[in-house]
Amino acid sequence: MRTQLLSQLITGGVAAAVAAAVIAVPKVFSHEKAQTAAPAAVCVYNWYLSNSRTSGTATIPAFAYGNTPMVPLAGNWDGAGGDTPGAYSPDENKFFLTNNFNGGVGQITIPFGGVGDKPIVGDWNGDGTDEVGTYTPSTGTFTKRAADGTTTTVVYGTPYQIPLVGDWNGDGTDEVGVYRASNATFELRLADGSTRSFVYGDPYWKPLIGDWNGDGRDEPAVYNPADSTFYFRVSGIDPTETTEKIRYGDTGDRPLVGDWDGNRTSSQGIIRS
Ligand SMILES: [Ca+2]
Ligand SMILES: [Ca+2]
Ligand SMILES: [Ca+2]
Ligand SMILES: [Ca+2]
Repeated sequence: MRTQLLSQLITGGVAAAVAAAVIAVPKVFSHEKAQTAAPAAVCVYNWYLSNSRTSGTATIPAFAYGNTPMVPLAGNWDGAGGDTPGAYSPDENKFFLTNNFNGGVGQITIPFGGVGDKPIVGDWNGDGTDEVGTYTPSTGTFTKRAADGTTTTVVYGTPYQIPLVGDWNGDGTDEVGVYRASNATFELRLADGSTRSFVYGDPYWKPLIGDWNGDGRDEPAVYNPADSTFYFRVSGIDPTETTEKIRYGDTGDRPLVGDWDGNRTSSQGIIRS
């Protein structure tokens, strides 16, 4: 049954492609060279983290950790100090976490997640240590993995959004949310199950979550990849908005935020590959 369906799909696809080539685009496409996809090169990630949101300079010596196509992460894995690096391999479905800024090989490996899942990080039980989890885009399911390997799930938002994790009410336990990139909307699920929704930034900027004002509650930031600018919503998630902005990094860098020095206030970093 599965084979039959696949063969029907393939036949249909080829027929459609031939029809398109013959009918719709005879000239333009005839001058194009056939393109062969190059194998993706493995690039090492270089991390440039800063404890200051007022400077364009990294305050932590640069180090290398992880490589493409891993997803860089940050969290407080041991409950001491501040946030430190992690990386999720979507190929192997494994988290590689480390408790220092020395780079190199991860100290903790956690196999978790399935095909297509996105990694998430949060303190699910409020003990001050971050755990890992996954967001399954096709169903909008957040799966939180406790330190003992047990899981709990929350379904929130429409499928295929960008997952968010933060402590919206400051009780020490992280809640979830989603970012709707097409209209720059943050939709946060509060601890009581109600929702807070607002537009912040422009469509398809990168959403980030941290505690910019040190009040114990997390709030959003956005990063504009076009000019490497972070916008921190220091006023929190209330309707009145105050924003600080800083230019940090360069074109092609990946933004990341964390409380690197453990002073309960988050700041920026970029990862360059
Ligand atoms: Ca925890
Ligand atoms: Ca909370
Ligand atoms: Ca805050
Ligand atoms: Ca800090």
